[in-house]
Amino acid sequence: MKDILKAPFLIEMADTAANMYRLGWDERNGGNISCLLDETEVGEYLDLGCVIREIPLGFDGAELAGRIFIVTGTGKYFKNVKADPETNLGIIRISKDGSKAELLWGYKDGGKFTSELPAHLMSHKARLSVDVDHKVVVHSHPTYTLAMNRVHVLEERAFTRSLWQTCSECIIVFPDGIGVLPWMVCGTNEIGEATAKQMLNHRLVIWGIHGIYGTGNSLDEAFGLIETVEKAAQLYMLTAHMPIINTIKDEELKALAETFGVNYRKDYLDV
Ligand code: 2HA
Ligand code: ZN
Repeated sequence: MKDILKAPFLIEMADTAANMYRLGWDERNGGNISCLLDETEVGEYLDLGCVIREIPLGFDGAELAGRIFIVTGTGKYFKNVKADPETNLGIIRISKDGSKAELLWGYKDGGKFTSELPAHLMSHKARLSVDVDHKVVVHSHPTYTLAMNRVHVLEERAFTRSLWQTCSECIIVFPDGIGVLPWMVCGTNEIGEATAKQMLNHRLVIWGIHGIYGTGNSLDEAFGLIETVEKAAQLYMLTAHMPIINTIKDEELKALAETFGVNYRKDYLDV
């Protein structure tokens, strides 16, 4: 067996958590990450027949039965993941009947997966239904995105337009726009279901006055989506209180999207 602490998927997960902590997006135990792993790859590091313990999921995960994920732990700090991955992360397999998580590695102090696992797994399911290469769900509390939640209408078309108008890369990076949920109680199956519904049409979803979800085929992609929204939100917040003299007009956004060949939300533009 190879050393799991040297597995690229584990190192990348710990590096991403450290990065997000340093950006100030994931204070205390804020934020959580889950990545779908390849069974053959995990088998190089772990005996897949050896289940450390079983943890009830609290919702129906049957459609993801047998899938293996690496997931941040509940109550754990992104700040600490790199120094002690085995306590702060876990590798789980969804049981055959979809009711339990089989712990294959991690959560060494007796802990368990993030309280937001329903939203993560339901989002994985939704994204996999529209993209077979989907792998990653990242949740975070980026500062300017949350500041913008306080002063901007929480509606997906308006919110997406404000971000697209702020800098040229936005419509190219997230042409599918950004889903927006109203404020809801987090950690519940209800918010998970509402998130997953948005995930059928978007790779990014805002949780009103709470945070953001980004998804993708890799950690880089999911992180990069959130990073781009956060940059645009920062620009928005730096300028929202000043007279706006220049913006990217709808015809210009259309020209950008067409030049870069992205499949953008045409109904989000007035052209
Ligand atoms: O896990 O961010 O949404 C801590 C959170 C809850
Ligand atoms: Zn959160």
